[in-house]
Amino acid sequence: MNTKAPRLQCGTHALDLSQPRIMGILNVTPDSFSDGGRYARVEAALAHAREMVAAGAEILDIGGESTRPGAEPVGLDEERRRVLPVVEALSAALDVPLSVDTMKPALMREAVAAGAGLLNDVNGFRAEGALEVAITAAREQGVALCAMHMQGAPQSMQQAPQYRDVVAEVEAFLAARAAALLEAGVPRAQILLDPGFGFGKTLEHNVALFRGLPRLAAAGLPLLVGVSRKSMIGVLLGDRPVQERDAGSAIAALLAAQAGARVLRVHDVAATRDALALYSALWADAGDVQDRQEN
Ligand code: HH2
Repeated sequence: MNTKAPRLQCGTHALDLSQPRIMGILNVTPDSFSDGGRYARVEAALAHAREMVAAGAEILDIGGESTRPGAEPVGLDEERRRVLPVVEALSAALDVPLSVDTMKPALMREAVAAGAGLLNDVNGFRAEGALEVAITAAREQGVALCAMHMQGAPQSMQQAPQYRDVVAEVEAFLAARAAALLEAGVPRAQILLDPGFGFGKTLEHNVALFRGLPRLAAAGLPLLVGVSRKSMIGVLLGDRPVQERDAGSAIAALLAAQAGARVLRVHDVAATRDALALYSALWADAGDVQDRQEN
């Protein structure tokens, strides 16, 4: 594989991936926006989307089906009802690429028609028909595709995940998904790969995968990493509840970026932006500071 993919083409938007970029998470599941009808939900989603963009998000990831461990699957009509009005409203109001987090091929097609520039599938486009829809959207509309690794399905994936060598197995899975996309004619600049933290993985698996990020990144396609507020952060910090995981999440996002991740999927955009900016000011650009002082 080629060594670098410095650009991500998301439909009509292009992102320079020479720096890590922040993907803000926009949940349109009922637990995120519990009250109000459809209009209220769209309004609330738009307000939160604007806040995330102002804070530094350069992609927004809209999801209408929770994939938390044990989550019940959502039917197509319900997921459609939650997601499509939000994609339509955001694509009219904001000039950032919109990602839709779905495993369902019908919704993928409709989301692209509504303005999505990236299809994010935690199931790695393995549902029947998903790969075909994704490839067609990539070739005809230039949308980007994020293929994630998951062992099992959300309802049961945390019951007893097992690997002989988690890094090697995830690497092989992602390489095979990438090969399927490339062979079908999807350009490299439209592919993201994601090791899928917390998806059919124990804490040990997650830690091994995190340490394996440089190896996964070395394969040459850009990596998306999503560890924000996940239980691995909570457990590693001593059983932190979910609302107290944002500082840890920002630090983990920074560490992932240092390990080679190019897109960071996060809830707290401002904290992540600050972590990346400080790294860049205090460390990555240290040579520039020295030059400025010497001149
Ligand atoms: N994680 C979640 C959902 N979608 N997509 C990608 N590509 N990578 C991920 O790691 C990923 C994902 C799970 O996030 P969750 O904890 O359910 O948060 P939210 O419900 O806010 O999406």
